[in-house]
Amino acid sequence: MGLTTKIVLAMLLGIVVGVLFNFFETSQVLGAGITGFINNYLTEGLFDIIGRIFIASLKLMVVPLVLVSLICGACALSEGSRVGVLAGKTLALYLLTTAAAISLALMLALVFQPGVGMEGVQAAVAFEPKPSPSLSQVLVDIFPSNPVDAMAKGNMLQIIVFALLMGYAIARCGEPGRRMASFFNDLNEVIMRMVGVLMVFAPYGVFALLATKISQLGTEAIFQLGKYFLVVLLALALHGLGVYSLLLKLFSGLSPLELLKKMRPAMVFAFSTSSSAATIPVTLSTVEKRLGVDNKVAAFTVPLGATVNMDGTAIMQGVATAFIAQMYGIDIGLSGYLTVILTATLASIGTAGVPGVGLIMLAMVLQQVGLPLEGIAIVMGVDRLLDMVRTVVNITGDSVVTTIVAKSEGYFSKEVYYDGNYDSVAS
Ligand code: DAS
Repeated sequence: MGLTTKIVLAMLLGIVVGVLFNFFETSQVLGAGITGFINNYLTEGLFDIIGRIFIASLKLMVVPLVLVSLICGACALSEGSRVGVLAGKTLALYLLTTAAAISLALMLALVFQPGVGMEGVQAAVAFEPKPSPSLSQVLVDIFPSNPVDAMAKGNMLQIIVFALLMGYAIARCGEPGRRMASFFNDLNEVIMRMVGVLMVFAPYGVFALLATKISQLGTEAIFQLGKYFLVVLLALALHGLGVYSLLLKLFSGLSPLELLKKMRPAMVFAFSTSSSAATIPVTLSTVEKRLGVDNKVAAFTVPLGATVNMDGTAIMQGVATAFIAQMYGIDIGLSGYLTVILTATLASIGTAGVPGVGLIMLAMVLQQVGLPLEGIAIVMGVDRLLDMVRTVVNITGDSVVTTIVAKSEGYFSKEVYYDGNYDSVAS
Protein backbone atom coordinates (compact mmCIF):
# COMPACT_ATOMS: atom_id res chain seq x y z
CA MET A 1 0.00 0.00 0.00
CA GLY A 2 1.46 3.39 -1.04
CA LEU A 3 2.20 6.20 1.40
CA THR A 4 -0.58 8.43 0.02
CA THR A 5 -3.15 5.69 0.54
CA LYS A 6 -1.88 5.14 4.09
CA ILE A 7 -2.13 8.90 4.81
CA VAL A 8 -5.71 9.14 3.46
CA LEU A 9 -6.75 6.03 5.41
CA ALA A 10 -5.10 7.45 8.54
CA MET A 11 -7.10 10.66 8.04
CA LEU A 12 -10.40 8.77 7.74
CA LEU A 13 -9.61 6.58 10.77
CA GLY A 14 -8.61 9.66 12.80
CA ILE A 15 -11.90 11.38 11.97
CA VAL A 16 -13.95 8.29 12.89
CA VAL A 17 -12.12 7.82 16.20
CA GLY A 18 -12.40 11.56 16.93
CA VAL A 19 -16.17 11.57 16.30
CA LEU A 20 -16.56 8.47 18.51
CA PHE A 21 -14.54 10.03 21.35
CA ASN A 22 -16.55 13.25 20.94
CA PHE A 23 -19.78 11.24 21.26
CA PHE A 24 -18.49 9.39 24.35
CA GLU A 25 -17.50 12.73 25.91
CA THR A 26 -20.80 14.51 25.27
CA SER A 27 -23.10 11.52 25.95
CA GLN A 28 -21.09 9.97 28.84
CA VAL A 29 -22.48 6.64 27.57
CA LEU A 30 -19.34 4.80 28.73
CA GLY A 31 -19.36 6.35 32.21
CA ALA A 32 -16.99 8.89 33.73
CA GLY A 33 -14.19 6.37 34.33
CA ILE A 34 -13.65 5.21 30.76
CA THR A 35 -14.32 8.67 29.33
CA GLY A 36 -11.77 10.11 31.74
CA PHE A 37 -9.24 7.48 30.71
CA ILE A 38 -9.78 8.29 27.02
CA ASN A 39 -9.28 12.00 27.70
CA ASN A 40 -6.31 11.74 30.02
CA TYR A 41 -4.36 8.94 28.35
CA LEU A 42 -5.38 9.21 24.71
CA THR A 43 -6.70 12.50 23.31
CA GLU A 44 -4.78 14.65 25.81
CA GLY A 45 -2.13 11.98 26.30
CA LEU A 46 -0.62 9.66 23.72
CA PHE A 47 -2.39 11.10 20.65
CA ASP A 48 -1.60 14.67 21.66
CA ILE A 49 2.09 13.80 22.09
CA ILE A 50 2.30 12.00 18.74
CA GLY A 51 0.47 14.88 17.02
CA ARG A 52 2.75 17.54 18.46
CA ILE A 53 5.90 15.57 17.56
CA PHE A 54 4.53 15.16 14.02
CA ILE A 55 3.96 18.90 13.58
CA ALA A 56 7.38 19.66 15.08
CA SER A 57 9.00 17.25 12.60
CA LEU A 58 7.33 19.09 9.71
CA LYS A 59 8.30 22.52 11.04
CA LEU A 60 11.86 21.22 11.56
CA MET A 61 12.25 20.97 7.79
CA VAL A 62 10.50 24.19 6.73
CA VAL A 63 13.32 26.71 7.24
CA PRO A 64 16.23 24.65 5.83
CA LEU A 65 14.09 23.43 2.93
CA VAL A 66 12.75 26.88 1.98
CA LEU A 67 16.15 28.56 2.39
CA VAL A 68 18.18 26.01 0.40
CA SER A 69 15.65 25.23 -2.31
CA LEU A 70 14.97 28.92 -2.86
CA ILE A 71 18.69 29.74 -3.10
CA CYS A 72 18.95 26.98 -5.73
CA GLY A 73 15.84 28.23 -7.51
CA ALA A 74 16.87 31.89 -7.42
CA CYS A 75 20.36 31.02 -8.63
CA ALA A 76 19.04 29.02 -11.58
CA LEU A 77 16.35 31.56 -12.43
CA SER A 78 18.80 34.46 -12.22
CA GLU A 79 20.62 33.04 -15.24
CA GLY A 80 17.47 33.78 -17.19
CA SER A 81 15.95 37.19 -17.69
CA ARG A 82 12.43 36.26 -16.62
CA VAL A 83 12.79 36.37 -12.82
CA GLY A 84 10.90 39.63 -12.54
CA VAL A 85 8.13 38.48 -14.85
CA LEU A 86 7.75 35.20 -12.96
CA ALA A 87 7.60 36.96 -9.59
CA GLY A 88 5.17 39.53 -10.96
CA LYS A 89 2.84 36.87 -12.39
CA THR A 90 2.93 34.92 -9.12
CA LEU A 91 2.13 37.89 -6.89
CA ALA A 92 -0.58 39.18 -9.24
CA LEU A 93 -2.32 35.79 -9.32
CA TYR A 94 -2.03 35.38 -5.54
CA LEU A 95 -3.61 38.77 -4.87
CA LEU A 96 -6.24 38.25 -7.59
CA THR A 97 -7.39 34.88 -6.22
CA THR A 98 -7.53 36.26 -2.67
CA ALA A 99 -9.63 39.25 -3.76
CA ALA A 100 -11.91 36.88 -5.72
CA ALA A 101 -12.23 34.62 -2.68
CA ILE A 102 -13.34 37.32 -0.29
CA SER A 103 -15.69 38.85 -2.87
CA LEU A 104 -17.36 35.46 -3.35
CA ALA A 105 -17.62 35.06 0.43
CA LEU A 106 -19.21 38.49 0.90
CA MET A 107 -21.74 37.85 -1.88
CA LEU A 108 -22.81 34.52 -0.34
CA ALA A 109 -23.04 36.08 3.13
CA LEU A 110 -25.21 38.91 1.80
CA VAL A 111 -27.46 36.40 0.04
CA PHE A 112 -27.82 33.91 2.95
CA GLN A 113 -27.70 36.51 5.80
CA PRO A 114 -26.20 34.12 8.42
CA GLY A 115 -26.05 36.83 11.09
CA VAL A 116 -29.67 37.93 10.92
CA GLY A 117 -31.66 36.83 13.96
CA MET A 118 -28.47 36.01 15.88
CA GLU A 119 -28.60 39.03 18.18
CA GLY A 120 -28.95 36.96 21.34
CA VAL A 121 -25.96 34.64 20.75
CA GLN A 122 -23.43 34.71 23.59
CA ALA A 123 -19.69 34.42 23.05
CA ALA A 124 -18.29 30.92 23.49
CA VAL A 125 -15.01 32.25 24.85
CA ALA A 126 -13.54 35.70 25.38
CA PHE A 127 -11.36 37.00 22.57
CA GLU A 128 -8.40 39.19 23.50
CA PRO A 129 -7.46 41.00 20.29
CA LYS A 130 -3.69 40.97 19.73
CA PRO A 131 -2.21 44.27 18.47
CA SER A 132 -2.21 43.98 14.69
CA PRO A 133 0.76 45.49 12.77
CA SER A 134 0.17 48.56 10.60
CA LEU A 135 0.46 48.11 6.84
CA SER A 136 3.69 50.13 6.76
CA GLN A 137 5.16 47.93 9.49
CA VAL A 138 4.14 44.83 7.50
CA LEU A 139 6.05 46.14 4.47
CA VAL A 140 9.15 47.06 6.52
CA ASP A 141 9.08 43.68 8.26
CA ILE A 142 9.47 41.90 4.90
CA PHE A 143 13.16 42.89 4.80
CA PRO A 144 15.41 41.06 7.29
CA SER A 145 17.87 42.97 9.42
CA ASN A 146 19.36 39.70 10.65
CA PRO A 147 19.04 36.51 8.52
CA VAL A 148 19.82 34.26 11.48
CA ASP A 149 17.04 35.90 13.49
CA ALA A 150 14.69 35.51 10.51
CA MET A 151 15.49 31.78 10.36
CA ALA A 152 15.27 31.33 14.12
CA LYS A 153 11.81 32.92 14.12
CA GLY A 154 10.73 31.19 10.89
CA ASN A 155 9.89 34.57 9.35
CA MET A 156 9.08 33.21 5.89
CA LEU A 157 9.01 36.50 3.96
CA GLN A 158 12.37 37.55 5.38
CA ILE A 159 13.85 34.12 4.59
CA ILE A 160 12.50 34.39 1.03
CA VAL A 161 14.06 37.85 0.56
CA PHE A 162 17.44 36.70 1.91
CA ALA A 163 17.42 33.50 -0.20
CA LEU A 164 16.50 35.41 -3.37
CA LEU A 165 19.37 37.85 -2.76
CA MET A 166 21.88 35.07 -2.09
CA GLY A 167 20.75 33.04 -5.12
CA TYR A 168 20.98 36.12 -7.34
CA ALA A 169 24.51 36.86 -6.03
CA ILE A 170 25.66 33.26 -6.49
CA ALA A 171 24.58 33.40 -10.14
CA ARG A 172 26.83 36.43 -10.62
CA CYS A 173 29.87 35.23 -8.75
CA GLY A 174 31.92 33.31 -11.31
CA GLU A 175 33.81 30.22 -10.12
CA PRO A 176 33.03 30.69 -6.38
CA GLY A 177 29.37 31.00 -7.35
CA ARG A 178 29.51 27.80 -9.37
CA ARG A 179 31.00 25.97 -6.37
CA MET A 180 28.34 27.40 -4.07
CA ALA A 181 25.55 26.53 -6.52
CA SER A 182 26.81 22.96 -6.66
CA PHE A 183 26.96 22.81 -2.86
CA PHE A 184 23.41 24.13 -2.40
CA ASN A 185 22.04 21.80 -5.07
CA ASP A 186 23.60 18.82 -3.27
CA LEU A 187 22.34 20.10 0.09
CA ASN A 188 18.84 20.46 -1.39
CA GLU A 189 18.88 16.79 -2.39
CA VAL A 190 19.84 15.82 1.16
CA ILE A 191 17.12 17.97 2.72
CA MET A 192 14.47 16.56 0.36
CA ARG A 193 15.63 13.09 1.37
CA MET A 194 15.23 14.07 5.05
CA VAL A 195 11.65 15.13 4.25
CA GLY A 196 11.11 11.73 2.65
CA VAL A 197 12.38 9.96 5.76
CA LEU A 198 9.99 11.94 7.98
CA MET A 199 7.06 11.21 5.66
CA VAL A 200 7.22 7.55 6.73
CA PHE A 201 5.79 8.58 10.11
CA ALA A 202 3.08 10.76 8.55
CA PRO A 203 0.13 8.32 8.81
CA TYR A 204 0.63 8.01 12.58
CA GLY A 205 0.86 11.77 12.99
CA VAL A 206 -2.19 12.48 10.82
CA PHE A 207 -4.28 9.90 12.71
CA ALA A 208 -3.25 11.21 16.15
CA LEU A 209 -3.80 14.87 15.22
CA LEU A 210 -7.26 14.30 13.78
CA ALA A 211 -8.43 11.94 16.55
CA THR A 212 -7.48 14.63 19.08
CA LYS A 213 -8.84 17.64 17.19
CA ILE A 214 -12.16 16.10 16.16
CA SER A 215 -12.77 14.69 19.67
CA GLN A 216 -12.40 18.19 21.12
CA LEU A 217 -14.67 20.02 18.66
CA GLY A 218 -17.55 21.85 20.34
CA THR A 219 -20.44 20.34 18.37
CA GLU A 220 -23.00 22.49 20.19
CA ALA A 221 -21.35 25.62 18.81
CA ILE A 222 -21.59 24.18 15.29
CA PHE A 223 -25.36 23.80 15.66
CA GLN A 224 -25.78 27.27 17.16
CA LEU A 225 -23.73 28.88 14.38
CA GLY A 226 -24.89 26.40 11.76
CA LYS A 227 -25.80 28.92 9.09
CA TYR A 228 -22.49 30.78 9.45
CA PHE A 229 -20.61 27.46 9.42
CA LEU A 230 -22.38 26.24 6.27
CA VAL A 231 -21.97 29.53 4.37
CA VAL A 232 -18.20 29.44 5.00
CA LEU A 233 -18.02 25.80 3.88
CA LEU A 234 -20.08 26.58 0.76
CA ALA A 235 -17.78 29.48 -0.16
CA LEU A 236 -14.68 27.32 0.45
CA ALA A 237 -16.08 24.57 -1.78
CA LEU A 238 -17.10 26.93 -4.58
CA HIS A 239 -13.72 28.66 -4.54
CA GLY A 240 -11.63 25.53 -4.04
CA LEU A 241 -13.42 23.46 -6.66
CA GLY A 242 -14.98 26.09 -8.95
CA VAL A 243 -12.70 29.12 -9.15
CA TYR A 244 -9.46 27.13 -9.09
CA SER A 245 -10.69 24.70 -11.73
CA LEU A 246 -11.72 27.61 -13.94
CA LEU A 247 -8.35 29.37 -13.48
CA LEU A 248 -6.38 26.19 -14.19
CA LYS A 249 -8.41 25.43 -17.31
CA LEU A 250 -8.35 29.01 -18.59
CA PHE A 251 -4.69 29.85 -17.92
CA SER A 252 -3.05 26.45 -18.48
CA GLY A 253 -5.54 24.10 -20.14
CA LEU A 254 -4.65 21.44 -17.55
CA SER A 255 -7.09 19.02 -15.92
CA PRO A 256 -8.27 20.33 -12.51
CA LEU A 257 -9.28 16.80 -11.45
CA GLU A 258 -5.72 15.56 -11.99
CA LEU A 259 -4.35 18.32 -9.76
CA LEU A 260 -6.88 17.64 -7.00
CA LYS A 261 -6.12 13.90 -7.09
CA LYS A 262 -2.36 14.45 -6.93
CA MET A 263 -2.59 17.10 -4.21
CA ARG A 264 -4.33 14.73 -1.79
CA PRO A 265 -1.32 14.15 0.51
CA ALA A 266 -0.67 17.86 0.86
CA MET A 267 -4.37 18.48 1.46
CA VAL A 268 -4.47 15.86 4.20
CA PHE A 269 -1.43 17.44 5.87
CA ALA A 270 -3.02 20.89 5.65
CA PHE A 271 -6.30 19.57 7.09
CA SER A 272 -4.50 17.73 9.91
CA THR A 273 -2.05 20.46 10.86
CA SER A 274 -4.18 23.59 10.09
CA SER A 275 -0.88 25.13 9.05
CA SER A 276 0.16 26.09 5.51
CA ALA A 277 3.68 26.75 6.80
CA ALA A 278 4.08 23.29 8.35
CA THR A 279 2.73 21.76 5.13
CA ILE A 280 5.34 23.52 2.93
CA PRO A 281 7.65 20.46 2.72
CA VAL A 282 4.79 18.28 1.47
CA THR A 283 3.32 20.94 -0.84
CA LEU A 284 6.77 21.58 -2.33
CA SER A 285 7.52 17.89 -2.80
CA THR A 286 4.07 17.21 -4.24
CA VAL A 287 4.04 19.99 -6.85
CA GLU A 288 7.55 19.05 -7.98
CA LYS A 289 7.32 15.25 -8.02
CA ARG A 290 3.65 14.78 -8.92
CA LEU A 291 2.58 17.91 -10.81
CA GLY A 292 5.81 18.31 -12.79
CA VAL A 293 6.67 21.83 -11.61
CA ASP A 294 10.40 22.66 -11.77
CA ASN A 295 12.09 23.41 -8.43
CA LYS A 296 13.24 26.76 -9.82
CA VAL A 297 9.64 28.00 -9.70
CA ALA A 298 8.15 25.92 -6.85
CA ALA A 299 10.94 26.90 -4.44
CA PHE A 300 9.78 30.51 -4.78
CA THR A 301 6.03 30.27 -5.29
CA VAL A 302 5.18 27.66 -2.62
CA PRO A 303 6.81 29.30 0.44
CA LEU A 304 5.61 32.70 -0.79
CA GLY A 305 2.10 31.34 -1.22
CA ALA A 306 2.08 29.75 2.22
CA THR A 307 2.67 33.23 3.61
CA VAL A 308 0.88 35.70 1.35
CA ASN A 309 -1.80 33.62 -0.37
CA MET A 310 -4.61 32.62 1.98
CA ASP A 311 -7.78 32.42 -0.03
CA GLY A 312 -9.49 30.13 2.46
CA THR A 313 -8.73 32.55 5.25
CA ALA A 314 -10.02 35.48 3.21
CA ILE A 315 -13.26 33.57 2.70
CA MET A 316 -13.73 33.10 6.44
CA GLN A 317 -13.02 36.81 6.96
CA GLY A 318 -15.58 37.81 4.34
CA VAL A 319 -18.37 35.69 5.79
CA ALA A 320 -17.43 36.51 9.41
CA THR A 321 -17.43 40.26 8.73
CA ALA A 322 -20.87 40.15 7.12
CA PHE A 323 -22.10 37.80 9.88
CA ILE A 324 -20.93 40.18 12.65
CA ALA A 325 -22.35 43.23 10.87
CA GLN A 326 -25.71 41.46 10.50
CA MET A 327 -25.65 40.15 14.09
CA TYR A 328 -25.08 43.65 15.51
CA GLY A 329 -27.42 45.25 12.96
CA ILE A 330 -24.67 47.50 11.56
CA ASP A 331 -24.76 48.40 7.85
CA ILE A 332 -21.20 49.06 6.67
CA GLY A 333 -22.40 49.89 3.14
CA LEU A 334 -20.73 49.17 -0.22
CA SER A 335 -17.64 51.24 0.70
CA GLY A 336 -17.33 49.19 3.87
CA TYR A 337 -17.37 45.91 1.96
CA LEU A 338 -14.85 47.24 -0.58
CA THR A 339 -12.63 48.20 2.36
CA VAL A 340 -13.02 44.66 3.72
CA ILE A 341 -11.88 43.20 0.38
CA LEU A 342 -8.82 45.47 0.23
CA THR A 343 -7.88 45.05 3.91
CA ALA A 344 -8.26 41.26 3.93
CA THR A 345 -6.26 40.92 0.70
CA LEU A 346 -3.43 43.08 2.03
CA ALA A 347 -3.65 41.65 5.56
CA SER A 348 -2.91 38.18 4.19
CA ILE A 349 0.51 39.40 2.98
CA GLY A 350 2.08 39.91 6.37
CA THR A 351 0.83 36.93 8.33
CA ALA A 352 2.34 33.46 8.50
CA GLY A 353 0.39 30.30 7.65
CA VAL A 354 -0.07 28.91 11.15
CA PRO A 355 -3.17 27.65 13.02
CA GLY A 356 -5.65 30.37 13.93
CA VAL A 357 -3.90 33.25 12.15
CA GLY A 358 -7.15 33.91 10.33
CA LEU A 359 -8.80 35.21 13.50
CA ILE A 360 -5.94 37.64 14.14
CA MET A 361 -6.31 38.98 10.60
CA LEU A 362 -10.10 39.16 11.11
CA ALA A 363 -9.49 41.60 13.98
CA MET A 364 -7.57 43.84 11.55
CA VAL A 365 -10.45 43.73 9.07
CA LEU A 366 -13.16 44.44 11.67
CA GLN A 367 -11.17 47.36 13.10
CA GLN A 368 -10.83 48.84 9.60
CA VAL A 369 -14.61 48.98 9.13
CA GLY A 370 -15.50 49.82 12.74
CA LEU A 371 -17.23 46.56 13.63
CA PRO A 372 -17.07 45.28 17.26
CA LEU A 373 -14.21 42.82 17.87
CA GLU A 374 -16.44 41.03 20.38
CA GLY A 375 -18.03 39.36 17.35
CA ILE A 376 -14.84 37.30 16.94
CA ALA A 377 -15.54 35.62 20.27
CA ILE A 378 -18.80 34.36 18.75
CA VAL A 379 -17.32 32.78 15.61
CA MET A 380 -14.35 31.35 17.53
CA GLY A 381 -16.58 28.48 18.70
CA VAL A 382 -16.57 26.87 15.25
CA ASP A 383 -13.27 28.20 14.00
CA ARG A 384 -11.15 25.16 14.75
CA LEU A 385 -12.79 22.90 12.14
CA LEU A 386 -13.15 25.77 9.65
CA ASP A 387 -9.42 26.48 10.08
CA MET A 388 -8.63 22.93 9.03
CA VAL A 389 -10.78 23.18 5.89
CA ARG A 390 -9.64 26.67 4.86
CA THR A 391 -5.99 25.69 5.22
CA VAL A 392 -6.65 23.00 2.59
CA VAL A 393 -8.01 25.72 0.28
CA ASN A 394 -4.99 27.92 1.06
CA ILE A 395 -2.41 25.36 -0.04
CA THR A 396 -4.52 24.25 -3.02
CA GLY A 397 -4.55 27.85 -4.23
CA ASP A 398 -0.77 27.97 -3.85
CA SER A 399 -0.44 24.81 -5.96
CA VAL A 400 -2.80 26.01 -8.69
CA VAL A 401 -1.00 29.35 -9.11
CA THR A 402 2.37 27.57 -8.96
CA THR A 403 1.32 25.21 -11.76
CA ILE A 404 -0.11 28.01 -13.92
CA VAL A 405 3.03 30.18 -13.56
CA ALA A 406 5.42 27.25 -14.08
CA LYS A 407 3.62 26.14 -17.25
CA SER A 408 3.45 29.67 -18.64
CA GLU A 409 7.21 30.12 -18.07
CA GLY A 410 8.23 26.73 -19.48
CA TYR A 411 9.36 25.25 -16.14
CA PHE A 412 6.82 22.41 -16.20
CA SER A 413 6.56 18.78 -17.34
CA LYS A 414 3.19 17.75 -18.77
CA GLU A 415 4.32 14.11 -18.79
CA VAL A 416 4.77 14.12 -15.02
CA TYR A 417 1.48 15.99 -14.51
CA TYR A 418 -0.48 13.28 -16.34
CA ASP A 419 1.70 10.25 -15.49
CA GLY A 420 -0.87 8.70 -13.15
CA ASN A 421 1.73 8.46 -10.38
CA TYR A 422 -0.46 9.05 -7.34
CA ASP A 423 1.91 7.84 -4.71
CA SER A 424 5.36 9.37 -4.48
CA VAL A 425 4.84 12.06 -1.85
CA ALA A 426 8.47 12.66 -1.10
CA SER A 427 11.06 10.21 -2.30
N1 DAS B 1 -4.30 28.04 9.55
C1 DAS B 1 -3.96 29.10 8.57
C2 DAS B 1 -3.00 28.53 7.54
O1 DAS B 1 -2.04 27.90 7.95
C3 DAS B 1 -5.19 29.63 7.95
C4 DAS B 1 -6.05 30.40 8.93
O2 DAS B 1 -5.77 30.48 10.14
O3 DAS B 1 -7.04 30.94 8.45
O4 DAS B 1 -3.20 28.74 6.33
